[in-house]
Amino acid sequence: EGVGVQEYTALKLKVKEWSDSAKKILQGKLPDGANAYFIPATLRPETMYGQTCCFVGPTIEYGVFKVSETEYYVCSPRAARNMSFQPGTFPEWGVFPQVATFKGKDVIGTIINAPLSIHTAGVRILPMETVKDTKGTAVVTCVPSDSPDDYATVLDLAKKAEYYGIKKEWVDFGKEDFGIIPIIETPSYGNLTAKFLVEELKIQSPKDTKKLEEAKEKAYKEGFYKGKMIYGEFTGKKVEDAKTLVRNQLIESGDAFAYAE
Ligand code: A2H
Repeated sequence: EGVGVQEYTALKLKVKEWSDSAKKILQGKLPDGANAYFIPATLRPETMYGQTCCFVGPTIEYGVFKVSETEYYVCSPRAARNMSFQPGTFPEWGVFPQVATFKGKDVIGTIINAPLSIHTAGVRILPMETVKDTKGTAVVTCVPSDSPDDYATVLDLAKKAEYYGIKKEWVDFGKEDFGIIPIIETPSYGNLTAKFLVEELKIQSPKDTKKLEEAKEKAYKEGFYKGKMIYGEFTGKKVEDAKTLVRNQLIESGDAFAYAE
C-alpha cells in the first residue's frame, strides 16, 4: 500500500429513497429533478451482478458534491477532491462544491439502484465498521459471494441487526441465502469463494483482521487468475478478460467511471 497507482472502477449507485435522517439533513439542498449517487470504488467490476447492499463507515464523514447541474455524488471529501482534478473524467476542471455533510450512520437504510445487480428493486446502504476513509471513496459496494470482508460483514449484520439499528430483511432479504448468487466458478473454492474461505478459515467476525487478510488474498488470486464467469453476459469467459469487458460496459452506459489514486 502507498506504492503505485490503484485503478478503481467508481460505480454510480442512484439514490431511490433517502433514509429519514438523510431527508432532514438534505432538505432544500438538492434541486428538484437532480439525482444523487453513492460512489463505491471497486477493484472487481466483474462481480457487480452480485451486489446485495452498499457499505458506509457509520462514524465516517461524507459529503454531497455537486458534479453538474443534475448530478450529485456522495463520497468522502478526500475522494471528491481527487476526482474533481482527474483529467478527462468530468467536463469542468476544479473542485466540486460540497452542498451537504453527514455521518455514515445518517444514511443507513437509504435505498439505491445498483447497476447490473440481480436485486433490481434496489439495495440498502448498511454500516461496515472496517471501512477506511483513507482509501477509495469510503463507500464500498457489497458482493458477499466473492469478497470475504463483505460476507463476514453481512453475516454479522444479520446476527446483530438490532444492535446495528437495521432491519434484518435489509441484509438477508428474508432468505436463508442472503440473496447471494454464484457469479464466478473457481477450481479450489467452488462458486461462492467468500463463503467457502470464511468457513474454511473459521472467520467469526469482520474484526478477524488477520484471517480476513489471508482470505482476501486467496480469494483474489484464485478468483482473478483461475475464475470463470458463470453469470451474466460474459458467462464462460475468464475473469481476467471479463473484468475489462464489464468495466467498459459500465463506463459506456454511464453507470461508472475510472478513478485512480
Ligand atoms: B472490492 P485496496 Cl467482490 N475501506 O470491491 C475498506 N475497503 C474498501 C475501501 C475502503 N475505503 N474502498 C474499497 N474497498 C474494498 C468488490 C470486491 C473487492 C470483491 C472482492 C475483493 C475486493 C466488492 N466489495 O477487494 O485496498 C473494495 O472491495 C479486495 C482487495 O484499494 C475494493 O474492491 O486494494 C477493495 O477493497 C480495494 O482494496
